[in-house]
Amino acid sequence: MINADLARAFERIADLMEITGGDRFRVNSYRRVSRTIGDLTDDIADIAARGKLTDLPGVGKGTADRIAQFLETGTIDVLDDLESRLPVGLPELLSIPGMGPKKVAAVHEKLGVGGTDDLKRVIESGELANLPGFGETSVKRIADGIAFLETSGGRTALGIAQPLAEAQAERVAGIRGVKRVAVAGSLRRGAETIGDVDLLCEASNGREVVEAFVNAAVVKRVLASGDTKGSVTVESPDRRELQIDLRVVPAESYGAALQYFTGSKEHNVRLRELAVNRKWRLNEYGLFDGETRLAGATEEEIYARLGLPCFPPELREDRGEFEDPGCVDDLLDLSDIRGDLHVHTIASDGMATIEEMAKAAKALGYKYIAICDHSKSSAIANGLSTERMERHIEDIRAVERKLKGIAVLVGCEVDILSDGSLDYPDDILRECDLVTASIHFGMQGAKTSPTRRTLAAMENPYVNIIGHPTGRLLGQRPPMDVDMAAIVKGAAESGTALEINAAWARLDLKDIHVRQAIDAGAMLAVCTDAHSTGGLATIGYGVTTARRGRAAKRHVLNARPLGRVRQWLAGKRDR
Ligand code: DGT
Ligand code: CA
Ligand code: CA
Ligand code: ZN
Repeated sequence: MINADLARAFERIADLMEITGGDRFRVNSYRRVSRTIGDLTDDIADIAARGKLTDLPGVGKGTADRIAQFLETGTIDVLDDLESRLPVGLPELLSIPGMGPKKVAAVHEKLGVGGTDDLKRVIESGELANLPGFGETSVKRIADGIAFLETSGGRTALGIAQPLAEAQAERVAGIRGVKRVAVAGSLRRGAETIGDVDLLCEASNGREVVEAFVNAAVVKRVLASGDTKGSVTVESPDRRELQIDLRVVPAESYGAALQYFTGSKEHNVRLRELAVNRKWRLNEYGLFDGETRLAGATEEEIYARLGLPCFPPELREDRGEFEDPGCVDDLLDLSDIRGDLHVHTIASDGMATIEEMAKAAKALGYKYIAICDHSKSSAIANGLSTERMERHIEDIRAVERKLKGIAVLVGCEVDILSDGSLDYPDDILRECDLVTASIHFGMQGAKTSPTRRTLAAMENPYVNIIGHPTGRLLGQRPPMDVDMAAIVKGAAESGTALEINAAWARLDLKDIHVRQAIDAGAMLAVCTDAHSTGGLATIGYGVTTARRGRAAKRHVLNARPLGRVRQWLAGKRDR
């Protein structure tokens, strides 16, 4: 599908317009269109062919023309025009923490900076600190931001790698002689970022399969090509090349190879030790006692021979699974999720109405959904004033009365302000069925630390969930400097849940923090923070993250039926 390319083109227009000081309203509308297209499940080319582009939210006649132009020519006039006026390295400066559009424009105009290398140069020479609007602290933040990007570079977010890997697996499945294909490696384990994609297939004509794998239009570079192994790169939407490794194995060692190449390396080392203790040998070809093959065709038989359950891939990190093999029995499963407790609507910065979000949730089989739009201080996200929120509450209640088969809860995502107070008075919060409190600004440098702000928010009897507790954006923004031990303890003591935000750019809490929260006795909530109906589908990334933290159904609020959710919410108010 061309959707991702098109979404990127619109995003780039928005970036470049913002740098050139373009109208904020137009910039936002380009961003919204980018997100709409990125979230579509249908091919945009089909929608265009049916003449239905203007049915998409936020897409008017002008935008539809631009989409059509892109589908026809692979580019958009507005984009070409903006690009011809600016150095190519400029938009990437926007991804540096501490560099907003105004700052990018300033360094470009005043110091002739055209990319990251230039920026590093003017930081070192001291020119940047002398530029009005910058100063020592701001320059230090930018320098830290560059260092952060450089160290997090080279890895691709799970949410970007996953669709690419699936497409490549499907391609391999179509090669002559291939019997079955599996995705292995860190991707199968659901790690938040992926170094490279590992594919495995069963076939007896290895050389031919590998040749077909490396000789394809999508392949950017061929790194290796042999009888049983091929390695290539393909282009990825984050403008990095992503490496794809393929191994071809025979049926009798398919399970052993899948186990071996799923890893992790640490997990495999532990497993091999268990084999060696029994005087056996375990490798990618099978489990052997001398020359006798004990197992190898399936993963299950290998684990069973070693007296272990076949650990779900998410657990295979040697982070406690060998000590607690029983945890596989009641591990949280996607099908356990009964509702989404954090979604946005057009009332703030979402793209669908309350009713559309509720119906989409119902279509997923959910029993409830909580509408949590932004509060007034999140002005960029069109946060609701107290008055607008009062009307919004009525609107949500009206949809709740109208729809059958799904409960629509009144919620909000209230900002935790710089001093730790909340952005709505208790009178409003009391009206809500559920309150999520999040930090969106002042992540660094506020007088009150993010830990103290979060703990203060938890003290409010109406706050039920802390949204995206560390505020990180993978590859873009480091987590806030929070004391996680204090947060999980505070959550457990106050009866406040911690969110596992399922957006793949967030995954916040992350896996190890999930475990930390469970060990402290804190409740979890796996939520999508969806801004569109399509966004609800990202719940799987959150469930994967929860599983990596060995979360069971009982640890997760929205794995409970509505009655018990309400009971739990009431528990804090009644204290
Ligand atoms: P990545 O690609 O950095 O996100 O992480 P992985 O886990 O996908 O690592 P990768 O692609 O280097 O290798 C795939 C799997 O192959 C890895 O998870 C376990 C296995 N493997 C690779 N090298 C070794 C090794 O030296 N020893 C053992 N026991 N297993 C290995
Ligand atoms: Ca890998
Ligand atoms: Ca690999
Ligand atoms: Zn938020």
